[in-house]
Amino acid sequence: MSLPASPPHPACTVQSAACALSASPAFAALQSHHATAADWSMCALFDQDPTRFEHCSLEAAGLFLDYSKNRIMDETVALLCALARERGVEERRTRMFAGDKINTTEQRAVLHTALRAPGTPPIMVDGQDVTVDVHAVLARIRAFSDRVRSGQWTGTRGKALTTVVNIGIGGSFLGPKMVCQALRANCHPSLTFHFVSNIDSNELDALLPRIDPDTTLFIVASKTFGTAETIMNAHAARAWLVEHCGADAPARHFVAVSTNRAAVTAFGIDADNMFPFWDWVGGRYSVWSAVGLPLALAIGADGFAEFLAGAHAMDAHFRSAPLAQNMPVILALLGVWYRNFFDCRTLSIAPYWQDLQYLPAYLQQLDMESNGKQVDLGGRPVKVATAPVLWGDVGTNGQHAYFQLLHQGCEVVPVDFITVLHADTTRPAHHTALLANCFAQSAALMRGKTEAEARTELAAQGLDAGAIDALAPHRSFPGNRPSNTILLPAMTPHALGALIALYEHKVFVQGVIWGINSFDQWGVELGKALAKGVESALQGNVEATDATGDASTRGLIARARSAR
Ligand code: G6Q
Repeated sequence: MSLPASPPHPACTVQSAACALSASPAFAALQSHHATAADWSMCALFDQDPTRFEHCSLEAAGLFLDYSKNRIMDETVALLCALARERGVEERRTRMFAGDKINTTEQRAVLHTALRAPGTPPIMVDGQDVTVDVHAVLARIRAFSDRVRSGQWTGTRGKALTTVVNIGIGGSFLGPKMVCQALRANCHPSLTFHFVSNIDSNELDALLPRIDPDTTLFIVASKTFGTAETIMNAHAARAWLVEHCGADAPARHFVAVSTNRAAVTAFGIDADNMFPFWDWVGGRYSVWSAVGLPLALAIGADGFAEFLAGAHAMDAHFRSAPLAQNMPVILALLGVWYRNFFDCRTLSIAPYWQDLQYLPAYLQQLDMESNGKQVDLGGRPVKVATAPVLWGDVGTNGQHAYFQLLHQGCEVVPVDFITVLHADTTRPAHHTALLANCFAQSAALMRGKTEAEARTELAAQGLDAGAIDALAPHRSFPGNRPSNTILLPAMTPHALGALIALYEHKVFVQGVIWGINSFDQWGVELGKALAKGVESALQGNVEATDATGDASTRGLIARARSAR
């Protein structure tokens, strides 16, 4: 459905979403505000306002966000919300949910939200209600996962399948791997999961000797079914299966997840064993589609439905909550505040929950592939910084590694702490210690330690004046370093779904503010295209000069050829 175009912003001659952010009146107001904000002390702001925690926190879809440890005042939030309004966030949000083709460089709708929507109301794309197709595929996922989980779907020699190997890369890998690990505790006891993505054969070769071909199911997940890594690995896995179980085995041991039926059947997987999805699902937004099949197998179709319901609950919140009480919007605006006004170049994700270990890598793709752009929707330079470099690892591991830089390094790195309040564990003391570390790190980043405090501490330890002078600068912390804390009530499919949808919408809002297309990824194409020529040169099929014009690449090819 197409919505009428928004009226031009008074300050621009083009649509608001496409005009330069740096020319926006709300952006200018934030710049003036920031001139006074740079030196605010968060601790002082807490002292001045005993209700700061209460009014700088939000609940949505079962999640809790504490954003009080940020360098903001009420006025900051008001100005940031004005920016969101001016940039057309609400209008663009309506367009996304309505199935408008907001991915303009590919002329595609952006409807991962339809994958977790109930069957009504209809969501129309090109005159078709996509929820009908979505629910038909969900029914097939349910039937198939029930059969595999119950042992009714057997391999070619009559054995139940107990090992699932997902072959896919990028969006067809990071999501399913992350969610299967996050919900590991809910997984079917007799099923084990492996994820093969890399074109480096070391990955597949390390796995195949450890699994039994008679009990293995391969899922080839590829939206295009043309991705070099996936197709090469899928061919190798099929050859291995045929060698061990015979030529008919793929029919019982291979299924595909794709939008490309012709390529799937050409590969030799029957269309009955293919789970489709659609071009309006971006790869990095596809875990809700049949790309999530490993999760449905792991936790069952009811669990998968809960996962979708959690995301849908966050969608409902995102669509309806006022901007200042809207969790994805607030998270996005804080990110813009640090990226564009404090020049914070990176964002660290710190899940204090071991089973969320792949979340930073997942969010890295979501954020950096979506918003790592330098031109706006009209193809003009954005002129302001866009996505930060996103990175991180689980706590408490990071504390013993890079947290040094977070506390005392020269860069200010905003951190998102994410943890889980209830743990189903026989070791509650571990969980208490985990939470304590999570909460203490955000407190330490904010509070810091003055040199005077460091001196008092050192004196109390009995050090002499010379030692105190020498050590005090090393033992003090600047503090005033911002963070958010996101709490999940428990690690359930519902909470995980809500968490991922929270970040999806955060990235969307930031993309709208920057005026960029968050849903294409042309930047990955150039290297892929060059690799084909380089591969031919490495094989000796063409001269290196034909493959690449630069002396460095030619030199590397020559060395590799002589080494082989
Ligand atoms: C995601 C990207 C990219 C994609 C992979 C795999 O948004 O488009 O990561 O998912 O390149 O693509 P296929 O699923 O088509 O194999």
